[in-house]
Amino acid sequence: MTITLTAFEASPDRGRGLARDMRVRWALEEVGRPYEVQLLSFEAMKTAEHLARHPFGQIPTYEEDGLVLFETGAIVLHIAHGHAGLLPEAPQARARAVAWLFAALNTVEPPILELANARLLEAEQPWTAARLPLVRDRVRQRLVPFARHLGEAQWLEGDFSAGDLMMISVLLRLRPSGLLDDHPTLAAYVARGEARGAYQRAFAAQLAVFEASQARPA
Ligand code: GTB
Repeated sequence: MTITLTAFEASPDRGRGLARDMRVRWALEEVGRPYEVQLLSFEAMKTAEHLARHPFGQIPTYEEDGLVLFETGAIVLHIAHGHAGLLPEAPQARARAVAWLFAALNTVEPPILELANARLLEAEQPWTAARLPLVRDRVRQRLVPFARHLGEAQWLEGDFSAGDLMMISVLLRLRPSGLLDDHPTLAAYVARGEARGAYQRAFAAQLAVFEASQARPA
């Protein structure tokens, strides 16, 4: 069965791997499943056709054999449950890898998004300079215990899992802030994820989409 994702026609990050279709592409590359991508403009994301796939009119979505899914956590878990390679076989390690996927999305990503918004969307607001130290501190409150937990381990639960995929996808958004540099083991963990062949293939595919969008006449 063909898998079809939706993604930005022209991603605001210029194809640097930050839009959330990247984590789904990465998971599909890890398990060796080919996929097609339907590219959407911002206008197309708010049409009835796309709202039927995604109630909030966002990307990415995932379609396969009549199943339509939204939310990257649910999509990556669906892929991981259906294929070998993204979750440990042992039931307890498997449950813990799933816990790390949720931790990435529910505990670590929110302050990172808050920081990204403060640095990008709210940069010109008069209150941003005063607020930034507080927002950076909230990110540190997640990085310090996570770095302590990871220690010198390569991955969170033995072999690479969907928990690592999601945690690394979330953490790499921090690179421009410099906060990862305070934790060399975390910076190395993120770099290990990015060095995986599956990550590289996913990155190249979404960069190619952006480059094609630039090559088209306006
Ligand atoms: N919780 C949902 C999930 O995980 O699937 C969040 C989905 C989401 O935020 N999608 C964004 C979207 O569709 C694109 S990825 N936004 C349009 C809208 O809401 O109308 C978020 C994103 C966008 C741009 C950058 N960037 O340029 O760096 C990074 C991340």
